[in-house]
Amino acid sequence: MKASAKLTDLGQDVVDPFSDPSGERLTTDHGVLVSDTDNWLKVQDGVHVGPSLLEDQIGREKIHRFDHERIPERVVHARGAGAHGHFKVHNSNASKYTYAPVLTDPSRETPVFVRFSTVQGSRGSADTVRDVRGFAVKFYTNEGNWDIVGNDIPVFFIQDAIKFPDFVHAVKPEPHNEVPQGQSAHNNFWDYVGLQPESAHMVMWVMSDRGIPRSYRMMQGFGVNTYTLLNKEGERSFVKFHFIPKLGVHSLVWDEALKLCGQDPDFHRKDLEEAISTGAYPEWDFAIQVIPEAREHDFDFDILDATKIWPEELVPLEVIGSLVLNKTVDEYFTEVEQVAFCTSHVVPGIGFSDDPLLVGRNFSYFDTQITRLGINWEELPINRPVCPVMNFQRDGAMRHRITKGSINYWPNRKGIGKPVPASDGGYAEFPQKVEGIKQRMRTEKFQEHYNQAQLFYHSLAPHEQAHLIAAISFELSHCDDPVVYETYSKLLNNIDFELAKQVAQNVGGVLPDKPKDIGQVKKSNTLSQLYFTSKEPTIVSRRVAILIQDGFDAKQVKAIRELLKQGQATTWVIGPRRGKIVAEGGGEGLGADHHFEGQRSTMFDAIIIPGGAEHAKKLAENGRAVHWVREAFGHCKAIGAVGEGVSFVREAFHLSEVKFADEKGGSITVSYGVVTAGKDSTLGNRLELKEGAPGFV
Ligand code: HDD
Repeated sequence: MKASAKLTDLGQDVVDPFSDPSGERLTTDHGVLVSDTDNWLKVQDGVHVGPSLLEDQIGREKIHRFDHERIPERVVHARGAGAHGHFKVHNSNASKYTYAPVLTDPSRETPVFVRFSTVQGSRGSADTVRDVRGFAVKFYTNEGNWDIVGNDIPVFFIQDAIKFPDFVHAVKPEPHNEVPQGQSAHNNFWDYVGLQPESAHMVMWVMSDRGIPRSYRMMQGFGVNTYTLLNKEGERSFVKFHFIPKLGVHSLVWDEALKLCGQDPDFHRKDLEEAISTGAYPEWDFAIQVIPEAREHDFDFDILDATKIWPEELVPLEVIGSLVLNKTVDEYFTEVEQVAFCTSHVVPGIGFSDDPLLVGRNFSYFDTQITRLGINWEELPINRPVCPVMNFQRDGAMRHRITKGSINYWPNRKGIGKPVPASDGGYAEFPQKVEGIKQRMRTEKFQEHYNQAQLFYHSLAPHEQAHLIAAISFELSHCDDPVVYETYSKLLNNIDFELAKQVAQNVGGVLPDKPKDIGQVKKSNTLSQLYFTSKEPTIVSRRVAILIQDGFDAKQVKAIRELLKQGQATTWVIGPRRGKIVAEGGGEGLGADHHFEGQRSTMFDAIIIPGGAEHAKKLAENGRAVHWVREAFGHCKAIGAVGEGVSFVREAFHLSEVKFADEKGGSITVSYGVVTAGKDSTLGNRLELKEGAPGFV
C-alpha cells in the first residue's frame, strides 16, 4: 500500500461502515426502524394527558444515550481544535542521526492529525485567553504511530514530572470557588511560581505576546523535551523538534484578546476551519536541533532540563521537512475529543532521554487515556495505527477488534506473534550505560533558573517588553493577597531591574532598591517574534473588513476585493444591515456579509473604507462605524481608506494635524499604519494593496 493512499484509508476508517449519516430512515441503536421520535408512549384518551410509560424502549434508549454523552474532559488541555494533514521530509539529511524513515525518506508522505489546545480552561472556555497553547502531532507512520506532544513555547514550568500535579492544581481554577476560568491571573498560580523559581523562564514566555497568538496557524510548535535519535551505526544524538509557521509568528494585542473572549470565544477554532476550507492550508517547516552524545555536557545548562532552550546560536536548527494541514474534521467528538497522544509513542530510530520531565510524561499520558477513553483507546478510529497491529494484549472494556485463532500467548507452537529483531525493524533501545546512586535530587546545573529568563526578556523588542510588563501587571493585579504580588515582583529583580520596578509600581509590589548584578546582558536573535514576522510578510488568509454605507463607490470595492483576492486574503463587507447596500449614484449595490453590530473590528486583521461622498458622511454619523476604525487603530491594525473614505477616517480620529494624502493629487500616504489614497487614484495602478505593501504585514 502506498503511504499517500493511507490518508484516504484513515479517512474511511473514521466512517463506521454500518452507519449511514445521509440516510433518511431513522432507526434505534439495534437497527429497528423508528416510527415516532417526538412523542413518548403514553396512556391517554385524546383529551387528558395520562402517564408516560417506562415500557417505551425508543424513548428510554434516546434518553439513556443522551445521559452518557459526556466523557471526562482532559485534566489539562481540555479546550482544543484539530485537523488532518501530512508530513514530508525534503531530504535525507537526518539519516546521519536516525534510521527512522519518517525523518529520512523524502518519497514518503506521512498522514498526521494535529490537535491545538489551551491548557488551563475547561472544554467550553474561550480560545483567546492568555495561556500556553498545546501543539500535539500524531504521525501515522508505516512503522507505527509517533506522537510529538508539544507546546507553542519551547520550555516548561517545572523540571521534574513529580511536580506536575502541584503545578496544575495551582494554575487551574481555585478549589474553593472554581475561579477563574481559562486564566492564570489568580493568587494560587502566582503564589506557586513565586516559590518556584524554575518557572521564571516559562513565565516570561507566557506573559510575552506568545501567550496570546493571533492564530494556531501563526505559532511555533516545540517538542520541548529532549528526545534521542539513533542511527544505523548505533550512534545516539540528543534532539529537539521544532515547527516554524510559514505565515510567521503573530499575536493579538491584549485588549483584542480580552474582547474576543466574549465577542467570539471560538476565534481560533473557526480560524483553523476557515483557513483550511478556503484552501489556505496551514504549513510549518519542521526542524531539528541535534547534539551528539559526546557533547552532552558542553553547555552551561543541562540539555535534559526542560526549563531551558538550546539557543540557536549554539545549536543551529536544521530544517528537514514540512507539515501541512489540509482537511478539517468531519465530527468533533470522534476526532478531536477522542484523539489521544502519548509521549511514549515513538518509532524505531527515535528514543527518549533521561529528561526527568519526559520520563514522567511517558507514564502519565497512557494512564490518563485509560480514565478518559478506556483501556482499548488505541482501537478508536482516530488513534488506530495505519500499519498492522498484532499482539496478545486482549479483552478489556469495549474491545472492538475480533482476533481469530486459538493462540493468545508467546511463545506458542505455531510461531504466531514472533518478536522481531532490531535488524529486521523491531524497536531497539540504545544500550545506555547507567550508573549512580539512587536518590531524590537534582544536579547542579538544574539549580540555575534565571540566565535564560534574562536571555529571553533582553532579546525582546522594546514594544514586546512593554507588553510583557503590562501582562504581568494585569495578572498580579488580579491577585489580592499581598504576599503573592510582593513575592513575585521581588523575584523579577533577578531577571531585570526595570522589569521588576515597573511591575512593582503598577501592582503595589516591592520596589527593588538597586539592580541585581546579572552580569553581561545576553541576547539571542531568534527569540523575538520580529525575527519571524519580518522574513516574508504576507497577507495570505488575513481577514479584511470593507466598511460601507449606502452611496459607496462600488467600482472601488470591486477593485479592492480583486486585489486582496490576488494576495489570498479574504474580504468581508460590513454595512449598516446584512443584505443589499445601495451604491453611489443608485448603481448596482452589494450584499453586506454582516452589519456593524454583528461583527467587531477584533475579528479582522485590517479595515478598508472605500470612497463615496454619501457613504462617508453616513459612516461618520454612525457611532459603531466610527468605533470600528478607532478600535482597529488602537489594536495596531492596518487601515486603508480611499477618496471620501479618507475624510471619514480623519474625522474618526480627529486627526486634522496628521498629514494624510493630498486627496486631489491622488498620492498614497502611510501614516501610523493608515494607508490612504487620494480621490483620483485609480485602484488598478496606484493603490498598491498588494502582498507585502506597507500596513498589510
Ligand atoms: Fe502534558 C496533555 C503538552 C508536561 C500530563 N500535554 C497534554 C497536551 C499537550 C501537552 C499538548 C494535550 C494533548 C492533546 O491534544 O490531547 N505536557 C505538554 C508539554 C509538557 C507537558 C509540552 C512539557 C514538556 N504533561 C506534562 C507532564 C505531565 C503531563 C509533566 C505529567 C506528569 N498532559 C498530561 C496529561 C494530559 C496532558 C494529564 C491531559 C490529557 C492527556 O494528557 O491526554 O496526561
